[in-house]
Amino acid sequence: MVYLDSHIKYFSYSPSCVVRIMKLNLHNIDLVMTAGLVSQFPDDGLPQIAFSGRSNVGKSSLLNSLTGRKSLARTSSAPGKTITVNFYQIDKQLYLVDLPGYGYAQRSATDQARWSAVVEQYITGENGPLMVLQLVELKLGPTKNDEMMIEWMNNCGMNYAIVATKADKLNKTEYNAAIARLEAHPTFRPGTPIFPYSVKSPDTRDYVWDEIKRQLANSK
Ligand SMILES: Nc1nc2c(ncn2[C@@H]2O[C@H](COP(=O)(O)OP(=O)(O)OP(=O)(O)O)[C@@H](O)[C@H]2O)c(=O)[nH]1
Ligand SMILES: [Mg+2]
Repeated sequence: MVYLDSHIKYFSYSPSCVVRIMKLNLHNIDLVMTAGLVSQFPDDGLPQIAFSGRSNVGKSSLLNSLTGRKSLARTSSAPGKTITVNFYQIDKQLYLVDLPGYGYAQRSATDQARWSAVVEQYITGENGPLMVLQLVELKLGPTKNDEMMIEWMNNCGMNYAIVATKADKLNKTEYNAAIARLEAHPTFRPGTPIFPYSVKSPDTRDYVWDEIKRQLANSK
């Protein structure tokens, strides 16, 4: 109880209270755009949070879990097929942006180049994301492609947080070891938030939303 009291006090006196009271109606969600060309992407000034990661890491599943919708974003049994970017407008206040996955072995060289062009133009462009949620699979840690993506974001000054997916695949010992490895990972910018996540038991869901809302509050 003592702990809870001080926790609540902390939130009511710190800037985080902005985060706590910001309400989003998750019943009000629209897929407003599925686009393959950056010129078609929304430019209405609403902040955008992008989901990046290799194909099959769980981007669409995370989007569904955060919004509490079972099948808002299509989860793939045939990964890496399309190179389109999906924009989900949340309560007319922000977009969650499902980026195409990378590292899909069967993708042609031409498609790989298209992927790079779309993601690079989007992230460095005028209407780029406020923050990238960079997904890595907790059990595997960052792949070579993940590291390249993170290094690239470090270099272009992109703001990002790590979501370590499929946390249910590890037992407690493996889980602790995997988190410790991520926390010590040399590629992440110092201070990068790391959120383990499982869509099967999404008990870190509020922490991810708090981080998103914190970014929105700071950008105003
Ligand atoms: N066990 C477990 N499986 C998960 C979790 N998240 C996603 N998956 C599974 O991983 C597979 C890929 O998930 P997607 O959400 O389609 O992955 P994606 O990153 O959107 O893939 P692309 O759209 O191809 O880039 C699916 O079979 C999901 O059910 C999780 O937290 N736990
Ligand atoms: Mg997907």
